[in-house]
Amino acid sequence: MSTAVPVELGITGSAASGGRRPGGHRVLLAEPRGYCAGVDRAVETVEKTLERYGAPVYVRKEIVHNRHVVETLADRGVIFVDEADEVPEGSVLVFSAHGVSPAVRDSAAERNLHAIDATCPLVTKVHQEAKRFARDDYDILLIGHEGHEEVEGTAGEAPDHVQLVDGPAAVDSVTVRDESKVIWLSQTTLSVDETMETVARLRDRFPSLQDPPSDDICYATQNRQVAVKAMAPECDLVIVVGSKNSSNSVRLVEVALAAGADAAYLVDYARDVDPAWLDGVRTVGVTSGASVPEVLVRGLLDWLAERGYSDVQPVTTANETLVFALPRELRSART
Ligand code: 0JX
Ligand code: SF4
Repeated sequence: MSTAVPVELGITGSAASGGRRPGGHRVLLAEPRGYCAGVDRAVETVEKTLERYGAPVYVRKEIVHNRHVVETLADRGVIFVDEADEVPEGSVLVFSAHGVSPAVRDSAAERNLHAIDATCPLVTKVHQEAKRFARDDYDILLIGHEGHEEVEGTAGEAPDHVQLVDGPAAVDSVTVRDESKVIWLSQTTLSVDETMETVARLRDRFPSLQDPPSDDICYATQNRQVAVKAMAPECDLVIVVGSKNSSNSVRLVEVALAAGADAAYLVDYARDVDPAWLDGVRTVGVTSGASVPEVLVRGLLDWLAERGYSDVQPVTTANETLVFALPRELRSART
């Protein structure tokens, strides 16, 4: 979608302030994008653990869902495993940003592993909610994607009370014991709009449905979706940097399309972009998921500049300043 006049996005630092050249190619760069506070903490936790204990350091699952991050850490001596029972007795095992169930903690303790927990504090918050409402004997409807590590960890806090609701289409099959004691919680990295649709359908069925005490979809997920929504209507193409197993990154592609981008794709690296995607494209939107290092976005911007898209205009919808402290035993090591 192309227009010949400057575009008013109505937001600070938007395309309107960039003075784009009529007829020229341009890039709209979403801000915020990339690393959130939980990912920054998780990656630094692994790096500091390597420094303190030396290789090999074991990590259960991918520390965050990003191919580049995982491969870089593997090169430095991290061994990624699926479960604690694959780790030699007495080794150091880091739990990923997505959190673990009590059963996983027990399994690590049984093997005498030195566990270091890189679970994002905002995921831990959802675990606490699940425990609290299970204690009060609620039926907990956990909105999230089946098989995702985060929902497995959260559901594992209270398996007898939690039912997974994987999107609006799954609402009809939900059954509860007592309609007056039902609460919904969610995975932190969902589409805000789709989740609200799921909640509306749940509430049609269960009018007394309670909301979480505070938003479970985290600030970073929400902020990245808001920024993409702001730029997408101006974009002929949106490129999201992120890995295929990254829920929040995949959601950004969906949000871009729903908000009016003519096309949107997910790539791990600039080299994954098909040059044919640029045919007839004047405005390219660029963003990245919460697990994506900025160096990969820089690589994409360089790739685009080589093809005539060197006019980069930020689309800023929020400023993020949140930082989480490292796990206690590594705190003195933070740089
Ligand atoms: O697949 P997700 O979006 O949940 O994870 P990813 O890509 O590793 O993002 C950062 C970690 C998020 C945890 O909530
Ligand atoms: Fe934490 Fe949100 Fe980042 Fe997940 S996406 S690690 S919940 S800040």
